[in-house]
Amino acid sequence: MTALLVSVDAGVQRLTLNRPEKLNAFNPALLSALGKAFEQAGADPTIRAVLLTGAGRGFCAGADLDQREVGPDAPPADLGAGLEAVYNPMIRRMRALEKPIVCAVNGIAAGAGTSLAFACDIVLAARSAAFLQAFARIGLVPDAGATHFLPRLVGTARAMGMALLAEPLSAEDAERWGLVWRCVDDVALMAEAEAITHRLAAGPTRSYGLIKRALYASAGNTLDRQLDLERDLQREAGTTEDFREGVSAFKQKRKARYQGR
Ligand code: LHQ
Repeated sequence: MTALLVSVDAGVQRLTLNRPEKLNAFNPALLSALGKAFEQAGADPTIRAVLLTGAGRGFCAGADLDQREVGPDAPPADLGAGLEAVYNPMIRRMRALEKPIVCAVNGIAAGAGTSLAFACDIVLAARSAAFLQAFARIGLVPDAGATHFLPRLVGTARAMGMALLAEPLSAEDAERWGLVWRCVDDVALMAEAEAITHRLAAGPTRSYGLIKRALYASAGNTLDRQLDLERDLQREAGTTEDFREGVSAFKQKRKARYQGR
């Protein structure tokens, strides 16, 4: 079975984690396919937004604990090597992708599966979904960006509680805490996620890319540096065709037709 289903339609690259019998836990095939898909999303100008979700009742249960290197009988393994080689480049690629990634969290997200969701730009969660920092349950440390994303999203007190106590956080609480954009009824999740992704795919793609750059840089910047960055990014946005189209459409009282250029 293909670990990742990939399709492209009307500017949207749709990615479905497809190991439902293991709640879409990451194995090498899935990680490799995800890495390639995000690379393709960056390289293909016809792709203007990405929609990520999981098959079956789970979103992603993190690293596959049946893999050789993390099994209970395995000799001491260098887990950092796997992060360095596979997980970290994937997370970096997602954050650097100058196109929006929408995540539809259809069920439980655990361990590095939460990191995958948090690395996306707009996260919708089904009402029955939950977020579990499972790492400490097995004596590990949150990884794949979780210790970067969590405190920024929910503050240190809540991040610490989630990481140390490793209890599932419901989608409704995740919405209340600002961990996700919106919690949606299960039956409405995919329609809502599709609508948002298609809307983004028809939008000013370069502006979206620059917005990602600005917002993700802000966490590590002083106001001074951020003002300089905004100046530079706005300079770039001001040279795009989509900016000209946006202003023309406003003046002509019509809907803008953005080309992503
Ligand atoms: C699984 C998994 C799974 C394999 C469910 N693996 N089979 C670590 C190491 C190396 C490098 C990089 O980074 C990391 C970071 C990490 O991600 S560490 C965290 C790894 N993930 C976990 O510890 C979560 C493990 N899973 C669970 O705690 C539960 O499955 C949750 C709470 C997610 C869901 O519970 P339930 O809804 O009760 O489902 P279940 O436990 O019955 O799972 C369904 C099946 O999926 C089951 O298989 P089975 O054959 O018995 O039906 C599980 O064994 C399998 N599965 N997660 N990570």
